[in-house]
Amino acid sequence: MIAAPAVDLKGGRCVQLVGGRPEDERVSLSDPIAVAERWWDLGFGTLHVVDLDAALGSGDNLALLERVLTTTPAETQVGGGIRGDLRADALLDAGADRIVVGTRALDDPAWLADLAERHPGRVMVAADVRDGQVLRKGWTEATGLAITDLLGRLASLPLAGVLSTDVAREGRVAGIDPVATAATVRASAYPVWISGGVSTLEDLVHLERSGAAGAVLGMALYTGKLDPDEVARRWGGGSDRPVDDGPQANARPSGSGRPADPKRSDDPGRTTGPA
Ligand code: AMZ
Repeated sequence: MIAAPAVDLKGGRCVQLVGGRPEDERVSLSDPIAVAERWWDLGFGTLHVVDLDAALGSGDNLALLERVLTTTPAETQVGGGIRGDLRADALLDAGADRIVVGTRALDDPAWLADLAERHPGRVMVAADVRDGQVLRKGWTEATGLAITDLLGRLASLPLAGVLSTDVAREGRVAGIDPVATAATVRASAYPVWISGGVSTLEDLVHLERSGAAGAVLGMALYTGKLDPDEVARRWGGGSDRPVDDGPQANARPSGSGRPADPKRSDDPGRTTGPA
């Protein structure tokens, strides 16, 4: 299993929200590129990057997203507001390894099928769930669809996986629902990534034993509740990294210079975390 730090973009910053609600923002860092760099330096080989403004319909961080993708050497999965081919293709062209689609995948199964066929193994479907029901449009609208029905619907597409987010737990650092997450993994024909509430090493061990392909880490990592060194050592995917990972050894060819280090106290980009 892989643990991927979340790099959630809002208004050009890297933020962490509680329950996905923009009015409940607990972490705000002014330099998302430096944050991505920091997670890579700590040993995380995969990043989960979301454009919250695009998901919520409150704006767009596409240019910043593309800069994150071209500067980080990490594997990336990217979501939020991917509701058309143009944005999907632009993000894959900019270096995203996988794209995550929610709202339009629910609304337009034919579009999802076409997208998945055009990019086999690179499209993930977001199943953002509250009370067993799938949500759309930045978690602001319920669909009436049960997650088990959605998983059943997806069965025959060449998807990279499913991202299941427990919206009620997101940002609360209160742990996962072990029964519901294990049931989601069992019900999916695809690799399952779990997000929302992952807060302890026990949560991660449970998810690994349940057969989850990955876990997205947000608030627990940014607040230091989870020790990033230990998590990266066990689930960062570090064994795949080259032994000599000098400054640009594993960078994409298009990668630009190294951003500022968010650890440095003189770094103006830092307002809080990563821990
Ligand atoms: O925090 C939120 N309010 C939020 C969020 N993190 N709303 C949507 N998302 C993420 C989903 C998924 O990865 O978890 O955005 C993606 C889906 O976006 P869209 O625009 O395809 O529905």
